[in-house]
Amino acid sequence: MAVLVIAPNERPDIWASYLRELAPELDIRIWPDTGDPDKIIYAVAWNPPAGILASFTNLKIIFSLGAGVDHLFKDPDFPTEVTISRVIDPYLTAGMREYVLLHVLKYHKNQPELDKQQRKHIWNSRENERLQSDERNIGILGLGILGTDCAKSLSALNFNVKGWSRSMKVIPGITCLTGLSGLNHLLNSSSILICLLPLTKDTEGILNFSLFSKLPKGAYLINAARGNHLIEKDLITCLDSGQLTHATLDVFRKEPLPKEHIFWDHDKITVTPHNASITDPRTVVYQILENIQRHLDAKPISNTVDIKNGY
Ligand code: NDP
Ligand code: OXD
Repeated sequence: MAVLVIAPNERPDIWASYLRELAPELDIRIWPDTGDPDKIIYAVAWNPPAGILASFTNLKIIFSLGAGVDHLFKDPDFPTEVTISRVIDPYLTAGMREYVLLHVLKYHKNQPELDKQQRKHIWNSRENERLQSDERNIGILGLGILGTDCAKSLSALNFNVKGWSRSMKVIPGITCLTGLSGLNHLLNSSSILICLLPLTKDTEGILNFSLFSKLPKGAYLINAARGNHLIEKDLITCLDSGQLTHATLDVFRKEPLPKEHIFWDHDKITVTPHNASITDPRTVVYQILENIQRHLDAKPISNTVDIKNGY
């Protein structure tokens, strides 16, 4: 029985060394040094090359090294009979909370405009109408682990928060919405829109011209979910027309963002390098090992993904 770490470009040696240190009895291997493929029962994976996972015929559990699992499903040969366990981790959640609060507060305090003023040596403290936090409506697409935490944190700062999910939620202090009418209701009022949806066939391209047009004029966008949620040319159109004032993007259709991409130099776009929140091996290694033990003890695995729903 062996555990294979398949995470090209994501420090597979670090994951392997934490696993070996905490569970010396396990046979930990790093792809492509797979050894006998029939021995691979567990895979610890991030962006595995297509077709690799299907070659391990005794594979039982794939541990996604992120909260998102779209990196697995983009493999046309993905072995759908295995169990997927994803990252749900307080430090990952905290990282996203910090990112979202940072960028919401920047927008709420009009920082992009103040940055422009500084570059022109303009001292103007009264140029823009200032909203109080309880006058600011914020919409969050996705009320899962990350969206719910961000919603509660923003609500604790007195913002009016609406959230949208597939199933109906009840979260004190948050207006929870579902369906198309719920989405439209959220969009109509949200001057800051945050995307924390998983990437699935239903959510791909959701951040498009039609959706942006339903926001109040001059709204702000924060996309920390996946690049394929966004129709890039629609964002540029809406920034150019003033329908959107500014966008903060952590995720992109192609990562790393190509050097020549228009987003880099657009003065209404903030680019961050997919580091809104990063899985920390020091904490997440424990949930992997605990789940391996659960599997060995024939107990239910935690943080599993519904393969049918794609998240
Ligand atoms: P969860 O699975 O916990 O939550 C997903 C939420 O989206 C749920 O509320 C779900 O609804 C909702 N949802 C899914 N599909 C739809 C749909 N078609 N319509 C409406 N709502 C929908 O995910 P997490 O909160 O843990 O993570 C969200 C995403 O954040 C990840 O998939 C990943 O892409 C991204 N991420 C980005 C990081 C970064 O550094 N940039 C770091 C970590 C994650 P319901 O509750 O009803 O199921
Ligand atoms: C994740 C990510 O899904 O890092 O965890 O994007």
